Amino acid sequence: MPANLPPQYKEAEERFRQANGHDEKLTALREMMALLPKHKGTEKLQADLRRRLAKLEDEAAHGSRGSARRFDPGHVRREGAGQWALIGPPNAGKSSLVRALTHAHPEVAPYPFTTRVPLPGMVPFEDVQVQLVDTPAVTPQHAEPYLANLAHGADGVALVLDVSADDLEASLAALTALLERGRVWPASRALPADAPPFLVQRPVIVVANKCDLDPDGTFVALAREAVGPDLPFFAVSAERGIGLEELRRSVFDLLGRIRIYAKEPGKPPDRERPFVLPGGATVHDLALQVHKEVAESLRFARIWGTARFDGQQVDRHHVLADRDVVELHV
Ligand SMILES: Nc1nc2c(ncn2[C@@H]2O[C@H](COP(=O)(O)OP(=O)(O)OP(=O)(O)O)[C@@H](O)[C@H]2O)c(=O)[nH]1
Ligand SMILES: [Mg+2]
Repeated sequence: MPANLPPQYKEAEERFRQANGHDEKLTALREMMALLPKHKGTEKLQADLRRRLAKLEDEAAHGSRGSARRFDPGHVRREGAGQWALIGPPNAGKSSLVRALTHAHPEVAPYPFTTRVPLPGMVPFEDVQVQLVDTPAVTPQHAEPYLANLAHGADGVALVLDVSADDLEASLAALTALLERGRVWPASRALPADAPPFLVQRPVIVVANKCDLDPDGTFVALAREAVGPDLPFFAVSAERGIGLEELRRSVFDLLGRIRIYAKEPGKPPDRERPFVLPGGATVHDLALQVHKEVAESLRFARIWGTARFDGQQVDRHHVLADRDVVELHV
């Protein structure tokens, strides 16, 4: 066992040990794979993990021990404040972005189709974490069939492009087609009256990577024009760390979540682990997350933050705001 494995890896390994059932094992193993630093000293372990991953995926695809349960490689267990699927053409820098923004260590290489299975990583932002899922490349000729599902199930989709690539428009068309198959409609785009049914409206952003290769901004300007004005556009360099802090904030902000610090009467709030709720959530929604019984027996709450005055008494229908401190009285 090589020394100096990051604590996040050891935590994932512990989750693997304690995993119940196939999907949990597979999720934990994928996380281990993502979190394992890739260098000479871990080559044996990488090979070992790859073998175990292949075996589990094979069992999942063909059903182990006679079980007919189908495995969906497009399902990655959601963790943290929300999940973004990163999709894009080969070599755009999807894995590099996950590496730069999270503790995960997906393989990065100067040749296409390096990433073969979806791998999650967690982006720390202030006191919460947002999940990014690295995925295999999409080309006009091919996309893993499960990617449309993955995009559909995610809370947001980031289209990752290489600004220096000369086939950017064809890549963008392939990604747009994938969103259509996944029935994902960008939240920032007006929904036409004749929109197809069963669409999910989700934040969709464009991450124009490798802007370090474009010192005078020509490629970035062309990419922006090809994308159009209605998708949030971030020019970044995963390799040089340009634009990443704005992106980190935006992947949280665009999810529209709020953080609430709950407190018991007479005690200080738990500032370490906020409850994360959808925007527009009420005191009742918070109480439900704390415990069903708390929601049932809730009499009133006191609010610090957006309240008219500190400790203002409100009822269960009161709409909360990001970073409110809430004292629940049962
Ligand atoms: N100059 C420059 N190169 C980058 C940047 N980001 C990634 N690269 C390089 O681009 C190549 C591909 O990066 P990856 O992160 O493996 O790309 P990917 O999109 O995950 O590729 P696939 O897994 O094959 O789909 C590697 O050689 C990276 O070092 C960047 O911001 N600037
Ligand atoms: Mg990759």
